[in-house]
Amino acid sequence: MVKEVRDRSIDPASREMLAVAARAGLETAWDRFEKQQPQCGFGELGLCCRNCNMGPCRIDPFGEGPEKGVCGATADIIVARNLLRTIAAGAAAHSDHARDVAQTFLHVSKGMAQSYQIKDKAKMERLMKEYGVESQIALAEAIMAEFGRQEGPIQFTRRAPNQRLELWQKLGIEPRGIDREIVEIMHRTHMGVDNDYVNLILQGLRASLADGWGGSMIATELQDVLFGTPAPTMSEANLGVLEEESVNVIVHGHEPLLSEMIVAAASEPELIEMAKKLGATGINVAGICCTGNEVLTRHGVPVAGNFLQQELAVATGAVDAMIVDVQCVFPALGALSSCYHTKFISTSPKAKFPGATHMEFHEETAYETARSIVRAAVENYSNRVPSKVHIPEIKSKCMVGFSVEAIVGALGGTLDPLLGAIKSGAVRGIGAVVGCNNPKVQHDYGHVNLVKELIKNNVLVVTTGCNAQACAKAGLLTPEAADLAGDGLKGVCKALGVPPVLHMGSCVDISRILVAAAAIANALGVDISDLPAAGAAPEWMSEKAVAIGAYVVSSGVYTVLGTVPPVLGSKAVASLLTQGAKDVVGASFAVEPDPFKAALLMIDHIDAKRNKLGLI
Ligand code: BF8
Ligand code: SF4
Repeated sequence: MVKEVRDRSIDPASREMLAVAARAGLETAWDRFEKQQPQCGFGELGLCCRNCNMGPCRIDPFGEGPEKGVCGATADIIVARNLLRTIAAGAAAHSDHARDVAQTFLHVSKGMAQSYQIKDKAKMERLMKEYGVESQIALAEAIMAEFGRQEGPIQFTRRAPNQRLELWQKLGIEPRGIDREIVEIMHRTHMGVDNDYVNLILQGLRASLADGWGGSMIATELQDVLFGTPAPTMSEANLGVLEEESVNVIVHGHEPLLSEMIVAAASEPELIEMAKKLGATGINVAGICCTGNEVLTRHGVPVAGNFLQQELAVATGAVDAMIVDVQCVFPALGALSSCYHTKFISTSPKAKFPGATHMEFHEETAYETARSIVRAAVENYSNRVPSKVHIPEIKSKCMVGFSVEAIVGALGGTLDPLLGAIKSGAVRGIGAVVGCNNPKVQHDYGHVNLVKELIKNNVLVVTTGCNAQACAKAGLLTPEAADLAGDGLKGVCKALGVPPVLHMGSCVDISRILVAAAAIANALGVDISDLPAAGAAPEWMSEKAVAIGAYVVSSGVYTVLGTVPPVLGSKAVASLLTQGAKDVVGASFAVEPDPFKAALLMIDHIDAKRNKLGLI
């Protein structure tokens, strides 16, 4: 039993809670993963098609059974179409989140969303200049129009280096409106439309760029305008941030529109007083997944855990409310919460869950709803069953909030010191390590080992999403973690007082990494694909991660995946993604489940780019 728990996670708090869950007879994602074995081979290879009702069709990977679907679609077509639909779903998730933020920004501009204000006016003014508009409303309308733009590129793509823009134009993948690119994927993958795998994949790249330089970037920029641009701040991470004596409120999901209000409501004296009357010392808000990252980087709200810890948090018996909005929320939370006193509260009209209490959240009444939700959490405190409470006493300190503005600030107002460090070799290059957890990988093993290996080799790591939370728990987001870095990187971090691993935010904030990469490339007068930089997603699982991988590679960054994407059923598609793409967009994917080998791949790539730039 103990060995099994060890195999599931490297994180001591998660191991402790897995043992608690097992003793209580509770089922977690790891148990359900085991029950799914062996997983469908056709699905794993991407060889199953359900795009019309002559099917479902599947192609025999061994060449002994059918080689074509009923319509004649080959493995190449089926794999490419499936990949495109995955990209469409991922891009849609980020971009629909962005649309909600943009709509709120529009309503704030019109005075229709009283709960929200403009927190970063300077950033808003920079955006107005970028869009060439004179007023806040005009900016909001111009950004809203990006979703349905029929012709011409999305404005933020202009931030990319000229060489990159020319390449996208030449390839015909410069993204138009976000909705248009996603709709076009759904059209082209319908039965009997686009049946050329190369042509299909180019559209996948175009839609992914509409996400990275469109939807995701809009979400990041407007969230900064509405809630403030993150700046370095200290906090804590892991299940030990839950407090036995406090009302524990967890915010889980993705959109800070909700979590910002919850954080504000939880500090209201009247609600705190109410909690005290019920015997609690106060109200403790903690985050899971990307909404956790949003409130962590802006307010220092502690992180209870990453994706695979959502059930373990409930199993502590100390969560009075688990408040969710959209994305990465297990439908299993309803049944699990019913084993405890935990109130599982859904809030988005787009996302309802079995067993959840639905308290719908609308921007016009955002604060009042947040208040009612926090009140429900406080009232639920008295229903706690003390004998069921088990909070692991494990948490780590972390320094977070490294927006591009904050990084430039830490460097003294210009990128020059970083460029100098890269040129001298003190910083060998930059590694962007991002993405999910996945029970196919020992929890956090891929994240922590890959990042440690990179910093040991003087690669400065930038991180977002569940990787950032894994690094926080492992103590890698502290200035002291510079001691784990190679001498060059260590010197730079010590001089600046920053960690060797910079937390840049949530998954939509990977757009911050694009902005930073573009700024560095522009400063050096080269394309992004010339930079000594590489990306990785060691434990990825979501469709959003596929969209991210596609836009990162299309932007010129070599990317190593730790879990195998379902494309191996087509040799042609797999080789286009891992080889051919280099000649098309100047970057490609690699798949390497071993984080130590993945680090070597990234370092080799960084060294090759350094050589090409004439850096030793
Ligand atoms: O958007 S890293 S598990 S939480 S999908 Fe989800 Fe993956 Fe975590 Fe954030 Ni991103
Ligand atoms: Fe089969 Fe073709 Fe229909 Fe897909 S689109 S289910 S391969 S007939």
